[in-house]
Amino acid sequence: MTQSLNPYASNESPGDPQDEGAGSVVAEKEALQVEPPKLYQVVMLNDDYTPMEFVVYVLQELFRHDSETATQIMLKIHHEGRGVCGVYTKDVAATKVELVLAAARRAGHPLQCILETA
Ligand code: TYC
Repeated sequence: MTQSLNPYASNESPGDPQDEGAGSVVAEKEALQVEPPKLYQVVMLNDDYTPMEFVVYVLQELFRHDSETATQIMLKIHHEGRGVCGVYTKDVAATKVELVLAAARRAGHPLQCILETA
């Protein structure tokens, strides 16, 4: 038999496509059904001290909103007390919260944001 240079090449002879082939590992169908990841929303809270411009800046830089959308979200938070910045998987959402809090702390603003199940 000639050896293939392809490291992924099968050493089994082609046959019935229904035949899994000797030595193949077949996962149970159940185990293959992957659940979609749970989603979490990053919710920003209003306060009386953080400048509006800083909130808009954070919404643009950390949540990738355009300036119009960022301004709308900021105003919603200002008027309603809270607003959703974005919806992400858990790790991404938690990282966004940390980044917002770090940026706010660094700038000396009391801005708060929290993570909620979407
Ligand atoms: N209420 C703030 C002000 O009047 C602005 C603000 C908006 C602060 C949204 C926080 O998440 C916030 N300067």
